[in-house]
Amino acid sequence: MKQTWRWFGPDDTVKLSHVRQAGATGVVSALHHLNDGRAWPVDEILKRKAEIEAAGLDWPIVESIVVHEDIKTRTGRWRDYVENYKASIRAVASAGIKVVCYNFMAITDWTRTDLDYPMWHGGTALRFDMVEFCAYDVLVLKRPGAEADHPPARIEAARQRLAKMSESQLAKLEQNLIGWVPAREFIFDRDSFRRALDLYKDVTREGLRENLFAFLREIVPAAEEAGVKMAIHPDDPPFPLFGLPRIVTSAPDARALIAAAKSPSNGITLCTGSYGANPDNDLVAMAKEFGPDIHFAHLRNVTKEGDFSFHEAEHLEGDTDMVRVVAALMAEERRRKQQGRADWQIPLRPDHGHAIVDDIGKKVNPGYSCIGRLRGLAELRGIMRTLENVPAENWPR
Ligand code: CS2
Ligand code: MN
Repeated sequence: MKQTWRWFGPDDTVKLSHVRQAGATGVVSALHHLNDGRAWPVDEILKRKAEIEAAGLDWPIVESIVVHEDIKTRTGRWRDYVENYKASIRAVASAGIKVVCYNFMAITDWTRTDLDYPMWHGGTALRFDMVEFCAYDVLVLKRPGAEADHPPARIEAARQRLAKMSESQLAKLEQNLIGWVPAREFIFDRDSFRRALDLYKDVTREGLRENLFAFLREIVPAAEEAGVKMAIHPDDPPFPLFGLPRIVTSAPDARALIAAAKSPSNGITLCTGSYGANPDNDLVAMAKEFGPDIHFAHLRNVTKEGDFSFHEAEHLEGDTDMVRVVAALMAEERRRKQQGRADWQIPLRPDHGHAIVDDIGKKVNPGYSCIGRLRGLAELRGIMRTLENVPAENWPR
């Protein structure tokens, strides 16, 4: 498997030299300053590429080209944004980048209530606490209809939790939930967030799904023509928040979106962490079933805590059997090799890490610590190297 690393560009506190020291050979990056739906100019892509290559790395995957909210809701200037999206696909292809990771999450990217959850080992992890989320949604934001989206026992627990929270704890929770949208740098306050939610008031799960499928029918032929593979990232967490519909959360969802535009260019990012927070998902089974359509793997683990709460575990701990997931992905690579495909390698990245050792107290993008991810990648590399030295028929299944 190709070992990659997410790099947020020149402003990232983790430098390209660190990425090399971590042992990755490629970076996954985006033009984050062009995240408002405009078409990416080729020269900017080439500039970023040159910078990455000067550090001795390559750039095999774009993560992400942001899908504008107008496309998701099919309102406003969505037609223009779809054309821009196709232009960006062609532009990255012309720079030699052949995989595009993206998501179709309404308004938010991944969402956590806690970005510094203390782990047993003294470092910290990202965590989602459903009771705290409910406290914010129902009792602080007072979103219309929120009460009906939570069971009464959870609301009662939320009431008690909120009563014990200090002003500063509450401010932090709000900041984590709406003040900063990861990977997109969109910032909301209570009013602007309410207005954003309003854009989705008439969008049902079926409606959002139809909009995704319509989007796929537009962009997949363009991607195919450009020789690019689209790899949709699942919703994180994989269940509705703030009344917003979720449509990429499970094996049936993945099956349906792959079937909606059958093409070697329409596939998925297997994010074991995001899919792994849904108790219905068996990640080893998904890695096997979707093998041919997996164009990118995000490997990380979660421990589910009940009632939809979870925290991010060490890469080899948590609820997903990472050894078997990696074995399934490597089996898929063997299959591709046997078909004579030059692009048999599946790129992976350690998708988040704990804050440990010198990460602690440093300014990092939450989840994107250097040493925590370095640890995750090293552990994953150990699995790969071990499997490479064992006959495939003896790999754990
Ligand atoms: C990432 C996502 O940090 C993460 O969990 O996997 O932010 C992912 O980059 C985007 O959702 C993909 O578009
Ligand atoms: Mn991911």
